[in-house]
Amino acid sequence: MEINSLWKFRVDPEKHGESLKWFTDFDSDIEIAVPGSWNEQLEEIGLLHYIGLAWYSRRMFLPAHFSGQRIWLRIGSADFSSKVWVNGSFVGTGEFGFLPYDFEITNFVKTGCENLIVVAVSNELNDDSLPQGIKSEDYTNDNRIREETNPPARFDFCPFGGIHRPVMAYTTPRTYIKNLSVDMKITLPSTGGIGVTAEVGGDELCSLSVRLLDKEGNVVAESDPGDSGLRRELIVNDCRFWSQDDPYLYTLVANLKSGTEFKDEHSLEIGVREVKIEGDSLLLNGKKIFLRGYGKHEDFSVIGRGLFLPLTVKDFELMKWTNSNSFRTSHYPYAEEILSYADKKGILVISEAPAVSLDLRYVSSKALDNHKRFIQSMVERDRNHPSVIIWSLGNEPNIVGDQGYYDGSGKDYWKEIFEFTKSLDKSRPVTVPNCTRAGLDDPVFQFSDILSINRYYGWYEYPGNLNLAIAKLTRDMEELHKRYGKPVLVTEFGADSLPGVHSTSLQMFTEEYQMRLIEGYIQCIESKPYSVGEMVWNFADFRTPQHFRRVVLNLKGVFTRSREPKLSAFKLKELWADKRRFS
Ligand code: BDP
Repeated sequence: MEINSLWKFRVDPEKHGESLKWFTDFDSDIEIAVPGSWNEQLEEIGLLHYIGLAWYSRRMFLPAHFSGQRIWLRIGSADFSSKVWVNGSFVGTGEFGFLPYDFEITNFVKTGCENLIVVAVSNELNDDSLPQGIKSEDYTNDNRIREETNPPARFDFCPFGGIHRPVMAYTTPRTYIKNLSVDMKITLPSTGGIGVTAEVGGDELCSLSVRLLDKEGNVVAESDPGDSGLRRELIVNDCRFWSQDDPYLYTLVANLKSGTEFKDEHSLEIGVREVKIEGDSLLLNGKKIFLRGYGKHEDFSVIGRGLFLPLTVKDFELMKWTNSNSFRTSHYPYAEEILSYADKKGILVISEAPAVSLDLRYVSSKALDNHKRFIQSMVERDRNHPSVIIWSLGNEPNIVGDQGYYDGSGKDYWKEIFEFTKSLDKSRPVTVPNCTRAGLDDPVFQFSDILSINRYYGWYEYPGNLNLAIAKLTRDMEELHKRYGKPVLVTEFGADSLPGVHSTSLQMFTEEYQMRLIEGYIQCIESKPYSVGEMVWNFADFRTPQHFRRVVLNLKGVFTRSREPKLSAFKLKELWADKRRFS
């Protein structure tokens, strides 16, 4: 049961709501739509740049037939943290943004009547949070006053606040399937090996059985009914592998029993496929692939970072229209609905943890622990999506150019993060995009399976000089590959452009300059045998904190914020139509 639409809303800049017991409800005439950010919806009451706490409340009617089962409340995401009460009782905390939280509320609710949900959401960040926060004093202390943004942020996207993904109430049986984790191994030409492990909630001893259905509903493989335990393995002969050209999904049905008694059943769409790095190549089902795509954001006018499915449909159509095959969820995990859509549409995804512009000087053991727990939840949430082919564990560490980063602190930190991720999932390559300022000695390269670089030559460095830009890009790519001997992926490159501004010669901010820079980079990247892809920054213009470098939006979009194509979009469509290099 979805609990979206309008919620009562009240900001709490003084943070006195809890002592005034607002969790038992509060007075307010203001309403806000969920999912959606408060920033643009409620700009007129002063919330465009609001950083702080805000309270949401809503009554939900729970039907009588919910009784006798476990009742759950799920918040798809509330950024960047939240606390939840039901009928005045505290039920839990959503520690991280961008990820869902499920709270069991069985003992706090009554069925056949209305129940009160109150959520306090904060978009404040600090040194230990993910993403890490920054204060105005930090800029002053570092002598970086000209870099300060309003609101202060370590990153170049709006720190939108609010409940950003759907809220739901649902039931499960008392003994239930808590989690299903699917792993695979393929044998060419056409055998699929699928492993399914279930985690069970409740105290009964259970066993799992699974069956796999094709699109027509035929059972193509099933587990042996005599087996017990919570792990099952299936072999699928003549398996139709999932790929960007044929995103074929099977339906996996998992059934839980205690003795002979049925307990729970769950179905999941899965794609059978295998991702590998071999030498300098990225392979999908043994075939070389090359990523042609974008860095994106969850960002749109009015709704902010809120999930808006018409936009998802439109964006995927536009990605296909430009002949792209992939995107990176810069700089945080996107809504599950978007990943499921990528599974269906055959779009390849790099899913990213929000450790963006991590400043190791302020990192404590708590921050490291938070980063690891975030990755664990992200992997648990997204591991069954065939579209997710690479994990990105952060973005552009050491943007401040701190020397200490290279003497061990950076290395120790990233070693632990990479090893931890590999211990959770060995089936996907892992990476962290590096920035020019951190340079080619960045410790992330030692641990990454793919060397990812974000480069802005021709924009922040060597502005307006495309020849020098391409020479510098070439030098970085060659040197990187020589030093580390791994495939190279350019995860970001681009230029701002103001739609409608043109010039016959090279001039920054024109549509032509953006187009020519993108074209130059693509020609260079695609000429290197060790490169595995290019991702243009950005798919669409997006809102970002105020700074003299930005005219309200970051204008590096190939599409405007409302998704009209700029010249570059037509150029990409043409360049990416050419598949010669990969056939
Ligand atoms: C890169 C960051 C990205 C920014 C981009 C830019 O990874 O988040 O939006 O720069 O400045 O370094 O446009």
